[in-house]
Amino acid sequence: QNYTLIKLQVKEPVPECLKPIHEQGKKIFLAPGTLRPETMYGQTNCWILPTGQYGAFEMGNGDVFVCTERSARNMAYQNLTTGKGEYKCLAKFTGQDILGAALKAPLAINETVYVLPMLSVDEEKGTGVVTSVPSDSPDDYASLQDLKNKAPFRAKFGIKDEWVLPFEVIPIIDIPGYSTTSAIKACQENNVKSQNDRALLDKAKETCYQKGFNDGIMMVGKYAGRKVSEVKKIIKDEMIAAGEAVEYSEPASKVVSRSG
Ligand code: ZZB
Repeated sequence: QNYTLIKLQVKEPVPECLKPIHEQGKKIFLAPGTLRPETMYGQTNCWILPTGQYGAFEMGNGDVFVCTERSARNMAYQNLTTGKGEYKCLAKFTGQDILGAALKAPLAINETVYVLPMLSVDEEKGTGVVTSVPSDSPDDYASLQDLKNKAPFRAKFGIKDEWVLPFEVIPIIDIPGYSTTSAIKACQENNVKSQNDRALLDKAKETCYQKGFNDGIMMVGKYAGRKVSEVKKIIKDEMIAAGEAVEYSEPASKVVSRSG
């Protein structure tokens, strides 16, 4: 699988576990892997697994990426780290430790987005960090709704209202005859009730991938009015050229099903 890693920069106040790195003047980024770089306008938050094991790893250009160790090891064979097969871990922590961190996300209409918990994050896939676009990703929509509608769920993870409640779904891609917020439509059609509805979410996701790519028209940004299928790669390449993203491939040997 070929992902684009998006660089979501950690803003002040940085979480305790990242302070020593921040104090050295290094730039720290959460590095979610995505297949939908054209949706980055609609980011509302970034997901991590609260019980997940994460690290802060130094990249070859001095940037620090927050991701799983497994993905840092893969990066070491893709010219991203300090040397071939080599990766330097500056800190280790769990997802819980970075919940609520404020981030600056490239292309996002929201100026600041926050790190929030999603229980379906797969530590063995991508970087174990996921950027959230609830307009076009059913998993993201269902998980954001769970946090918005369930105060006890927020309380369980110490999530402040202001990290969640002000964030609305942003229409970014029009699918004519279907919806300008395909994830909401697909969740309704499939009767998705929560982030735990794995089988229903997989169906909804497939619909959004297909329709988004085949019929989607950008509604925002520099390429508003253009087809998703025509501008997807252009948007990705521009983010990479701007230093806001990098390419990352997942070794094909291990295929992990999210439905378990
Ligand atoms: C932003 C985005 C916007 C995504 C969208 C999808 C969609 P897939 O779909 O299984 O082939 N993802 C990445 N890593 C993980 C992980 N470790 N655990 C759980 N989810 C993860 O995998 C690729 C997509 O799954 C990625 O692309 C990411 O969410 C998520 F509008 O990034 B995506 C219809 C989907 N729309």
